[in-house]
Amino acid sequence: MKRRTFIQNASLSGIGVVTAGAAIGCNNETKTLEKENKPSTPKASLPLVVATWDVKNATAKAWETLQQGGSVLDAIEQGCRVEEANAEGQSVGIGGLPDRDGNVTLDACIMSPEGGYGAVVYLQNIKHPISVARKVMEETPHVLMAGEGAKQFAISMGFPTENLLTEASIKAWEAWKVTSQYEPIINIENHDTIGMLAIDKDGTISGGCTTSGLAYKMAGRVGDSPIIGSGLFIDNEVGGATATGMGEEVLKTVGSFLIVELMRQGKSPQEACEEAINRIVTKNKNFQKIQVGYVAVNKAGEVGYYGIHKGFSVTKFQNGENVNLPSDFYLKSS
Ligand code: SD4
Repeated sequence: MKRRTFIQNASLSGIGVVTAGAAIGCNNETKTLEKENKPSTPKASLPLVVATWDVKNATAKAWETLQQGGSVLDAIEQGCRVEEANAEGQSVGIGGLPDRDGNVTLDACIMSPEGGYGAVVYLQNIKHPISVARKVMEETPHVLMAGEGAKQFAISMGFPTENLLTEASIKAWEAWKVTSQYEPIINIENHDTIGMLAIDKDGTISGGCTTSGLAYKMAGRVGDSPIIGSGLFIDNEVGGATATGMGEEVLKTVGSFLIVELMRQGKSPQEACEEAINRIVTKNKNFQKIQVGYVAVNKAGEVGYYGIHKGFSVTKFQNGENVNLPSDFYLKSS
């Protein structure tokens, strides 16, 4: 299934709610002891790259970067750049759908294994926000830069400026303007955000997230993707998580941080993703209209992923195999 259409298939009629079966009670003390007594031996074959959606070219690039001796941070940056440069992807980089005023505004962040974080929000005319985010992390005393200042910083770092609004995106925007109807209902949005997690053969973890955000958003709107703990969180002692979908819901529940903290308490990546989705659906009575998908890895290389609606998928590159995997989901058709 194409990423863009993933929740269009989630018909709201006849949807039955099925429990995710994730809210497991947790004795923190016991879990901490268990964790302390257990060496963190990889349970899965490493290295490993995993990303939101069907982005095999991006995961392949990240994998290849690791094989060539690049760091996990290099792998994340190089992998995310593939999608940013893909003009056909209408939610990332060039070709991203604009806001309601016709401006393509990009958000991205990156996290290093050392706990470093760099991000840009509302960046215009620069195709590779993930690389600018890395420069913010490595070349400035700051972690988050916005708008014109972020653009000027990127230019000072040698990034070229270019028009990111493609013919296809202009057409889509003009078609939207006929009605200009905007409800932040994910079923009518396009969602291709790439959130990527990479773990090298030694278990060192890094992650990144890059997007043009919700199509036809209000000018100035920023989503979860560039915000530490929401669209992405890495703790190299525990694991990492990243999100896609309706950013407002991820922000309100600080989803990626929540997942990493749940894994720290002993939950598997799968259990942690399911609990983070449960958190959204129990706090928002309109959850049937919302899609959010999470993917997580832990230090042992175990992977979990889960969405609210059918249609979310992840791409995993492991053991030399690059595969797109459909995700389980909360709302099951009856
Ligand atoms: C946002 N989470 O800006 C992003 C959108 C997204 O695929 O995931 N698109 O809210």
